[in-house]
Amino acid sequence: MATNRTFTMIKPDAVKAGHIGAILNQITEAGYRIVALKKTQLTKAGAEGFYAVHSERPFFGELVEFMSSGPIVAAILEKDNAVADFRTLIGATNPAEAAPGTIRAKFAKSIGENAVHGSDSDENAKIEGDYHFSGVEQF
Ligand code: 3AN
Repeated sequence: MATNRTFTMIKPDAVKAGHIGAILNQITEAGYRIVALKKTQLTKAGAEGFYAVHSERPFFGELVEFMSSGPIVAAILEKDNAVADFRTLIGATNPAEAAPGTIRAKFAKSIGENAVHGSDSDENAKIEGDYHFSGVEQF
């Protein structure tokens, strides 16, 4: 079941810039079905919890500040090979290195403010999706 789902967030930079519709369109055009969707804002503690795996990285403070700085859109997405194909669709972490046409190439500003999150494994997709959505919010 978890093998065909991934989790994404449209980050504060892309929400602020008005790219929610364009990014969701690119995601659904790529064949993803939206299982769960909401606009919300992470608290600082919420962002720290979500990115706990990065707590030792030098950019952790900056990441938490940024991710709690404004509204985000969180979503669970479903498709065959969801996790790996979504990483291809969004492009490299650093938008300067992201392949042309990818979501980060089109909408991201920098390595820190990089428009979208995409889970890096089936296991994390499940943890991250459940962090944002209860069972009755996933259809
Ligand atoms: P990805 O989001 O492509 O999986 P990760 O998991 O290495 O990349 O990093 C998680 C998040 O941390 C990135 N989406 C980005 O917002 C931020 N980040 C990663 N590397 C840097 C960096 N060198 N400086 C600032 N922020 C970074």
